[in-house]
Amino acid sequence: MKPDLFEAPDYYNLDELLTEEHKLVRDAAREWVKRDVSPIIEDAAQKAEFPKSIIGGLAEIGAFGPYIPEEYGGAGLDQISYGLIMQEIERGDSGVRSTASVQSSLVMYPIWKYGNEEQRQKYLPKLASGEWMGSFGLTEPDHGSNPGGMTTNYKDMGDHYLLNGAKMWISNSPFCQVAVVWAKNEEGRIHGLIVERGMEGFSTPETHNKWSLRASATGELIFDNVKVPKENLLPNKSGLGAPLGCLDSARYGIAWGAIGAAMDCYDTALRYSKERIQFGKPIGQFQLQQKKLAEMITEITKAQLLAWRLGVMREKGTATSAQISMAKRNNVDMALTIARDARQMLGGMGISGEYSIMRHMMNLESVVTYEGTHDIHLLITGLDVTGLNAFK
Ligand code: TGC
Ligand code: FAD
Repeated sequence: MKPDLFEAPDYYNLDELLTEEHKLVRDAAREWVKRDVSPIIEDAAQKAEFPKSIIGGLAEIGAFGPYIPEEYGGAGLDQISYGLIMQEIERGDSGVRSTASVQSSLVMYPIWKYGNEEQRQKYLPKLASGEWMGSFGLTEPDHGSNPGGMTTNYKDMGDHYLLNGAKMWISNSPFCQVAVVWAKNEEGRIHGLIVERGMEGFSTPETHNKWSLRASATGELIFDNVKVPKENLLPNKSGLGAPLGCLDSARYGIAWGAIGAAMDCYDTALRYSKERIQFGKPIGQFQLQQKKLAEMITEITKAQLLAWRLGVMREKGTATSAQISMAKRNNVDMALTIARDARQMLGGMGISGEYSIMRHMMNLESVVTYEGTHDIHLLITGLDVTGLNAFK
């Protein structure tokens, strides 16, 4: 792969909206991606291997629990810093951001928010340091967009719970030490359970043959009469709103992360357009190529403003789930469109692993699907503005 020459676009001087701490956090993540991710990520993606060597670095830049309080090992940062870290690591690869999103927002967040003090003390510091990696089991073979229909269930056996069922498409599953699993009790109420590797009847087969997120490990979580200790139930929230609350946090991170992937594609295409000569001119001099670049930077700038404003509202605690859906949907779609246009601008080189664009483009096909598909987020906005529910 070519050397990482990335320069971040900031067309509207949005750095002026950031504090010194935001910039320090962002620049540390940016440096780390250039030094430790860019040199290895193409090879990892080609081999379809999660590069475990980056776990320590992710922990060091605060990507595991950026907003979790320091007393639990988190970085104690605000929502804008969290977003900026996600932006920088997805600039490197969406799969790397996925690993951090799952660990932070889908594993540490529910333990912090819905767990008791013993659970927080037991799990959060190890997850923050990367000593333990986590996964989040909501999706099932027959229940993806409609998680409320899940059939994974547990029975109260007196001194333990007996868990049965299966989850699929689970990021980090093949190597996770702990899984936050959503299952129904005998009354059909959804609860979160912490399942640990080594519990009898718990297995995590890897899903192969992915053309997307190849540097992220994806797999199943299978529960065959798993005895889960009663102290592993998350006691402080139940119902579908509990996992969906975690998704709010992860979707917010994705709204920022997608900007990173888009910035990398734009920056690569811009540089290429000045260097590649056809018909005696740099291709960037042709109006058709300028149109693509002008639209890319316009859409990136709009997405940056959306994410920043959402971060301010998240920090105040006023952002609604529907507002988060709008940003996730818009920014991922924006990134995917930019990746496709940037790939075209590189001609044949656009399909080569010499450049990052095709990898981003393929990754974004997962990002536009997980954490709620493009269509599902549109229907959430539709419900919010009309008051009429297309899901019922
Ligand atoms: P509905 O009846 O609307 O809601 C059920 C209960 O949940 C509450 N609620 C929320 N709470 C918190 N945050 C949200 N975003 C919420 N949305 C809804 C709601 O108020 C209600 O509460 P209550 O107290 O009245 O019971 O539920 P529904 O069954 O009609 O479904 C609605 C729908 C379709 C929007 C929802 O289920 C949905 O978002 N589906 C998409 C599924 C999804 O996003 N799955 C993601 C799996 S995890 C993943 O993809 C990780 S990828 C990680 C990576 O690698 O980065
Ligand atoms: P389906 O729900 O079957 O949807 C198929 C199509 O139908 C979509 O286009 C959808 O938009 C459309 N559709 C569905 N319902 C409606 C409707 N009411 N109206 C209109 N259109 C509709 N899940 C986890 O729990 N944890 C993870 O860590 C995780 N990681 C993932 C990693 C990867 C790489 C991928 C690809 C997925 C991951 N997922 C994870 C699962 C992901 O969240 C689901 O794939 C996603 O929610 C969509 O579910 P589905 O694939 O079953 O599609």
